[in-house]
Amino acid sequence: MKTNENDKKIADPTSLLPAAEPPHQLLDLKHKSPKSWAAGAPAVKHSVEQLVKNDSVLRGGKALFAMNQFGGFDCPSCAWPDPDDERSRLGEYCESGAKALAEEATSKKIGADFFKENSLYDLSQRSDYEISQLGRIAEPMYLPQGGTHYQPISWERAFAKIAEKLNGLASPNEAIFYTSGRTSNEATWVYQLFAREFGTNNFPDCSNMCHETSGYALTRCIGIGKGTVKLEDFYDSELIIIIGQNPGTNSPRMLSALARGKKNGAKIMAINPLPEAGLMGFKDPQSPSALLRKPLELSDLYLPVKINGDMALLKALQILLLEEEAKNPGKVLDHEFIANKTAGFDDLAEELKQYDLNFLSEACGVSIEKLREAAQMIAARKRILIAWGMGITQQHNGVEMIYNIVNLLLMKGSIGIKGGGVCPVRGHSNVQGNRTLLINHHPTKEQLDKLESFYGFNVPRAGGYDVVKALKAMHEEKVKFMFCMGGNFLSAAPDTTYSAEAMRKLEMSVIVSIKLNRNHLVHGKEALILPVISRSEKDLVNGELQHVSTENSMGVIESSRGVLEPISEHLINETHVACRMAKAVLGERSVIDWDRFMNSYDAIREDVEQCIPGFERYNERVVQKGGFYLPNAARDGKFNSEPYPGKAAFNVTPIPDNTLADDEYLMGTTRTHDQFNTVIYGLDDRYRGIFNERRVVMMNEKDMAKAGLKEGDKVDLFNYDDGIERVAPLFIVVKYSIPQKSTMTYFPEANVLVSINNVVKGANMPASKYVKINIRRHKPELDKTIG
Ligand SMILES: Nc1nc2c(c(=O)[nH]1)N[C@H]1C(S)=C(S)[C@@H](COP(=O)(O)OP(=O)(O)OC[C@H]3O[C@@H](n4cnc5c(=O)[nH]c(N)nc54)[C@H](O)[C@@H]3O)O[C@H]1N2
Ligand SMILES: Nc1nc2c(c(=O)[nH]1)N[C@H]1C(S)=C(S)[C@@H](COP(=O)(O)OP(=O)(O)OC[C@H]3O[C@@H](n4cnc5c(=O)[nH]c(N)nc54)[C@H](O)[C@@H]3O)O[C@H]1N2
Ligand SMILES: [Mo]
Repeated sequence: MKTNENDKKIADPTSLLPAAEPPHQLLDLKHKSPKSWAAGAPAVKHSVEQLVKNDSVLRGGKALFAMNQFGGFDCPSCAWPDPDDERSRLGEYCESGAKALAEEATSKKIGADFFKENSLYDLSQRSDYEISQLGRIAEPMYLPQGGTHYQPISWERAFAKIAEKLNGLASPNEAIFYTSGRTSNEATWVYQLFAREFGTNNFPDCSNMCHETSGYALTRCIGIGKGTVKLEDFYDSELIIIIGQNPGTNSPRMLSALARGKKNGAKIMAINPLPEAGLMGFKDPQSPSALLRKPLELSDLYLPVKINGDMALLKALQILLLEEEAKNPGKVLDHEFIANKTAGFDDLAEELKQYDLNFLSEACGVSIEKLREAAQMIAARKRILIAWGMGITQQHNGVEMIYNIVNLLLMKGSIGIKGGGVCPVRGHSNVQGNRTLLINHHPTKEQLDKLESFYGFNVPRAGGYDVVKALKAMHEEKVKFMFCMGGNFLSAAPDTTYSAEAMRKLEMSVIVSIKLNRNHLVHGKEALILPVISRSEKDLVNGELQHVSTENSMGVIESSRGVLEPISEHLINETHVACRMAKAVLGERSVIDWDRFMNSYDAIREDVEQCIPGFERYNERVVQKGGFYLPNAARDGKFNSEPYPGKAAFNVTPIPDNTLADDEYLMGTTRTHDQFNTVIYGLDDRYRGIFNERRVVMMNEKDMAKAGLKEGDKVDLFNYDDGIERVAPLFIVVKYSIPQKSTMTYFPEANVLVSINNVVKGANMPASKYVKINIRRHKPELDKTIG
């Protein structure tokens, strides 16, 4: 083990070198024309390539066949549901699922020897892509204060260190417990139970950066914070509108549902600044004749909205619907539904009178003709389903945008009917289950009362920190300890430099992981890495194979059972991590029998059944084919809203002023086809035709000409939010089909530009797709040289 000056700098928590970002690489960017369809036969080829690349042909190949199959395990990638009737015998997976699996099923691993040879400084010099490729973490690791290298530690000692820190805090609220959305229902339950018995509601989670906006808005306007549709509704729909979501990359199995809906006669409308391949066309990767068949055209109408232009667009559609109704009274709006099930319509109709269509068309960047075409498509149909993703939820006015999505559907009486409703497309495979099982910094009084009466300890009542509040509290040193159940909090969070400083102020950071990520390199004064078995691996407890369960995007709870041997004998499962931590920290203080949970997960499910509505006969129903649905009142046509109890609410919202200076642009941060959030699988974005580079900024041709830029130019992106200069240096300009004044970059490279104060109103999420930026030629002195 050698150390040098740089190691010491990294180890010094007051150092200004947070190692929060990899060195900026300049690769040989290739830009080809983007694809007009997604998930064709090549996707299967790419899936297999991933297994080969990750050294996981045997392990991965075996697992692929069991993924999303009855008796198998839930795909660790996204939260899209599995079809009940048509699961392919080849395995129900897509390219993204195969990549996610190849990532965790790799036979490469790193342990004590690796960490002895590689100091934190050495590791910080590698790109996120390289770090992602190192392999699975094989044993628990500990970093002492001032340490330059992680060292092996036993599980016993690791839990003792956690206990010592937590029990030394002045208040339980000096600790926070983060969750990334892969954690199973069973692990979730014991994890939140432990933290609440310890005494805090500090549960920031990935949802606070993802669909918090959807939950917040939907709870307030229809009475439930989840989507109202089932998978079958896609097959029965007459019109499917996809707004701010990229299914071809992020939920490829959704394409099969779209294709099936389309074959049954549905029209598809896409609203997105980018003409994403997966919105335009589809070839079924699992159909043997796919190579021969022409791709199925998906979108009947594509509206290239400006970034954040959706509010103006949605308003225009509502106005045009009222116009259509005036032309054909009684034929367009569902007056009976509006009268019986909703409130607030008259105020909305009144408000809409003030807008001029020309202004709205200008504000959203879509021509009046196209807006009329869209309105007519909606006017003539009843079974309308609207799906959305991060393009909406990560806008500063995302809550209000969702209110307007709901306005449209309520006008048509399209929520709570077959083939119609709202569909926020969730991200992580169990993010919805985490929230159902109380990973929630603001649980309801009823939920807490139930916990308290069932378990008999004093449940903390004060609301806790979400992600943004947690970061601020860490900065102010009000938080001293952070535990992360999965994820990469540092790189997922906004304002990378600020977040790195916040991390380094912690007394201790503990991250439960399967692979190394940047958050292990930017840590508290002491740090622990606790490696666990993955979703695809066998979870053996006392010689008996356990199964866990997850909730998908449509509220179905299904069981999941791993099939592979764990990659290392030192790994334990997340449920045991939470229980053993509880035992070490609470000891005799605890009123809960943690061994009962550790011995059988059935015991956990028995408790959940008693505490959370909708889980009756949990153990019995979860192992049935297809699992079971949680109740959903709005799906059954029963609404509730904050302003009008017992009814769904129409909402009146303002249109933001997005006037930009000449050299100013709006920037969105999106995913490439080769990443799962902060885990970088490769350097290509195949569908968009961008290869071998991630530090790119997609720009409109006219904007480039105006700014005197050409494709391939090196630029720095910067802004001055709250008076601080934030710079993302060395990006490459790529000419792209995107509306003028809108630009797109990739996450997490561009997170440095998202101010901690740039948040979604109400939901308090980072507004990572609404970032004002300026662009200038690259200054070479900004090239990153650590040390
Ligand atoms: N392979 C893969 N699958 C994934 C993930 C992954 O990283 N990789 N991540 C998972 C997670 S956690 C999540 S939350 C989901 C995310 O899945 P998505 O919601 O699809 O997320 P993004 O790729 O960030 O962006 C979605 C779309 O928003 C568009 N957009 C940007 N700004 C605007 C705007 O102002 N208006 C409109 N209308 N559209 C806009 C972008 O062009 C992009 O097509 O995917 C999940 N599945
Ligand atoms: N600018 C910008 N920022 C964003 C977004 C954006 O669109 N733009 N998207 C946001 C969204 S939608 C989300 S959901 C967040 C994601 O935030 P996170 O969920 O925190 O991040 P991930 O990158 O998904 O986490 C990856 C890590 O999870 C660990 N992991 C993987 N599987 C397991 C497992 O089974 N168990 C355990 N314990 N660990 C595991 C691995 O070690 C891996 O390194 O990022 C958000 N940040
Ligand atoms: Mo997400």
